[in-house]
Amino acid sequence: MEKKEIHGSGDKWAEFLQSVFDLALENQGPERTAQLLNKLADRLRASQDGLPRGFNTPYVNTIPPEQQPPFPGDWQMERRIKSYIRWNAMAMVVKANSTTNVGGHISTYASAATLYEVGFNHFFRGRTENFPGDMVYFQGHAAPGIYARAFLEGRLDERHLQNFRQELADGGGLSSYPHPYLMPEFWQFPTVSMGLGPLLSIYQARFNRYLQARGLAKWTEEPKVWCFVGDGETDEPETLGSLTLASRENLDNLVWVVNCNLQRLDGPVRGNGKIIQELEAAFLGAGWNVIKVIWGSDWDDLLARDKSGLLLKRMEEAVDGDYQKYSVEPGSYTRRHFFGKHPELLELVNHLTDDQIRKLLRGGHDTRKVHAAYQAAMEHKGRPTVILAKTVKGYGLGEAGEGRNISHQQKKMNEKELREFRARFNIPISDDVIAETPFYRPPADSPETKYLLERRKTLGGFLPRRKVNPGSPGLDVPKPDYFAEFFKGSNTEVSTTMAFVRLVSVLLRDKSLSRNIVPIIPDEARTFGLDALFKDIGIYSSKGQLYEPVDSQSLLYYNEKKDGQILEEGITEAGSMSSFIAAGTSYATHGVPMIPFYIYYSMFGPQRVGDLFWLAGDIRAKGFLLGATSGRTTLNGEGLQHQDGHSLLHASTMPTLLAYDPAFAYEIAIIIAEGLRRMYAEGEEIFYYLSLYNENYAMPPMPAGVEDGILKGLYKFKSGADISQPGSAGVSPAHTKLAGGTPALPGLKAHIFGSGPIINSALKAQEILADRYGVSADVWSATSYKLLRTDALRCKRWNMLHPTAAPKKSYVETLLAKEQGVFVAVSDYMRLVPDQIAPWVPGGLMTLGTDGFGRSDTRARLRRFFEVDAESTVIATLYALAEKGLVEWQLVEKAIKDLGMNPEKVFPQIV
Ligand SMILES: Cc1ncc(C[n+]2csc(CCOP(=O)(O)OP(=O)(O)O)c2C)c(N)n1
Ligand SMILES: [Mg+2]
Repeated sequence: MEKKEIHGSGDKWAEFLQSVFDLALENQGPERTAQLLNKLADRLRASQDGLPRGFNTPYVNTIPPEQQPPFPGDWQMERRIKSYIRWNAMAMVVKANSTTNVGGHISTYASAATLYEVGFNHFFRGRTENFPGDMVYFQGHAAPGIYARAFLEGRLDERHLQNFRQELADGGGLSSYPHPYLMPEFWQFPTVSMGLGPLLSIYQARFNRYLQARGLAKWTEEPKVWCFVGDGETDEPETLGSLTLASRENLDNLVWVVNCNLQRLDGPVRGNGKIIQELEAAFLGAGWNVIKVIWGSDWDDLLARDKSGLLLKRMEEAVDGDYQKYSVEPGSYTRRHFFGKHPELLELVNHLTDDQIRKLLRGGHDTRKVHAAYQAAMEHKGRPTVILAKTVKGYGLGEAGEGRNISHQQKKMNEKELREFRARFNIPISDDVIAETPFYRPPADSPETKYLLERRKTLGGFLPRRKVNPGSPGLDVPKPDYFAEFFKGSNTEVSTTMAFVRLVSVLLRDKSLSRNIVPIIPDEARTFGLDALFKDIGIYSSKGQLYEPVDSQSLLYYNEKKDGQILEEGITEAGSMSSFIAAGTSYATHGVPMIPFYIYYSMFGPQRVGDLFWLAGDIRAKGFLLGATSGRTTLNGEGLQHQDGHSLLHASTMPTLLAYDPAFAYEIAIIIAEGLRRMYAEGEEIFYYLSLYNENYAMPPMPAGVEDGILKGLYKFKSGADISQPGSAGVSPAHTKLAGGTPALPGLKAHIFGSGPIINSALKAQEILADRYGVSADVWSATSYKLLRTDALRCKRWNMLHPTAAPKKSYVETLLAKEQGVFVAVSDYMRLVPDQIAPWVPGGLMTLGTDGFGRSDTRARLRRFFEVDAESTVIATLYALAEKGLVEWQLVEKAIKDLGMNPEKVFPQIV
């Protein structure tokens, strides 16, 4: 083509460039052509500021019609099945809300029905003997549709559907959303806290690879992880935050389906833009394979006939707010506003009636388009795939909520709306009963039921299904005496973190258990002294180590390997928790019990990712969470953002979490041995939290007979000197004089509960009290206020409900019943932690704690500031005695002076 021929004409330029492009493609091949085009694009960008980077493809389906494989199913049959499921999903919500106000959602599933049904009929593989099953994260709000399918499959009956969201009804009901805790044989993955499902799915897919690399997975075929995501859900940072991990790890076992119905709860997701294009750019930039399913088959013909490119132009310029409007308005509106912009476009749809225009399908409602996308995702190698499917929220609800801004909250339908719904989807329900919204299940011998069951059989069985193989958790766990070295104590000063690290290295040498251990660290191995493990067991890396580490000469070099055991997650507590959850549920998802030990900066535990802790309970994860560098004053220097004095309170809110605050190495050994036994030998679906500290001190030997107390939460560690007789135990009854001449009662008794390193404040206070004030104080180690409280509550409640029976006594009440004197608690946590047991302590509990923001300073100053040092403990004990009239108030005042406490110092808690 001559240069002058094309001068001035836009179309000619396009043709010219197209012909050059075709030539290049033909002669140079796609890769070289792409390189050339990129070079040219770079030149263009360099010369013009502000040009877009070009992470978008045109606003049409990624798979053109000519590349669409033939649909292997019976399309009409699947439509009928889907319609029945749609009806039942709607009916269960409407029914539940006709008598109660328990809520529920219709419109999410209504928009996603095709996305799920294509999966169920053609792709999702069930669990078989040698295959764990595909792992499907269903959108939480689509749960009614998943139940409705299980009803058609015969897995649930009418009573279940009737009791949707009424779990406490006689005979039980169905949980509102996917909760394995509530329906442990059905749901596998909780997803309803937006953003967590997508995040977990990435780490699940990566964990599957980890198991495989370590030779622990027994499958013959690799399972796929499917995650269904709402387009509004992509606003959550957790949703998109780990995308690059999936591409970096080449997770082609992961498929996401983003249901782009353009709406969230309040209104449009991106009314002024296009969510599909925005997500495409993000996913392409993150290295994912992106498949857009925007237009249904009806549009193929229109696009093919659109020689001018105006249809595509119009598709690209209309924003999502416009598209939402087209879904609620009649066809005439779309004809006028969408096609009517250009006479050529009006002509393009001349042959269509308004009704036909209104029914032009979006891609996500077109079984064949969705199938083609899923097929392509299954076949894609090397990268994770995301399918961006365009749908209509509340599809099929008509005036009751289709495409309306109120759609998400719609849970009632009047009779007229029900009739319309029935007609649209051909549901065989007669007029006289329609107002009751009866469920509809085709007979067992109907072609629909046979088809549906045959499809599931071919795909390996029903799904979702959670299964724990009987006997599978039965690991050969070590008995407590395996940890004998920790019971002996040590004069060398060590921290509880160091003791824990030592314990893990002992376990890693245990023949029967070591393979199942999964150490997880978010970039803090050096902080906790776990870097010693790098060399021994290696850091998991799917690529091995492609470089020579700078520290290769050292003993503890940074050792990445393909079958490495440590999950070094980098700086992501959310990602690390996701790995904890994947590993901690492996006993159920894979039938391979794994023991995660996730150690992290305690402050960035439940405070940062509490929702994932909560989810770990729901999903029945097992394992050990280690909140290291804990304690508001023990982690000195770091200050306000790092010093944790409240995680144990968070931990108290988690129903299946056993939370401990151990002081000594032997306590850690006893707790972990018991945790291994309960979770991995007995199969209990619980998990453990231990706070660990970085203060070094000599670890005492374990006193005899304290194991039970350690596990229950409290035991006497060191009795006070016997000073009931004046002069005994070398202690003079100084208090009598000090108290201003009023003789105090002989045998002044106190009890101090200490936890973590702050037990040392209690021990030092014990000495001061005896030496200077004639008070004999017993020091107790309080390992778990949470467990003590739960046990006490259980007993009290039983007593209340059995008022004439012999009352039960809780552990803490039994333990303390025989003790005299006053009770004081001191810990590196806020007062509410020990306060949990105050109602059951005879005479009440005086608590000291670290309420308020932390400060950067030395431990000694911090402990004085928060009033948890030995001197503060002495003063509190004397005060408690004075309150009971056992010593004079003047004695307390004198102690304040003696011990250098400034009574006017600030109150660390702000409000
Ligand atoms: C963390 C969190 N925040 C808020 C909600 C409440 N919520 C439930 S569904 C929803 C809207 C969901 O919109 P989208 O993700 O687009 O899903 P759709 O129903 O449209 O498919 C919101 C805000 C939640 N479940 N989780
Ligand atoms: Mg949405």
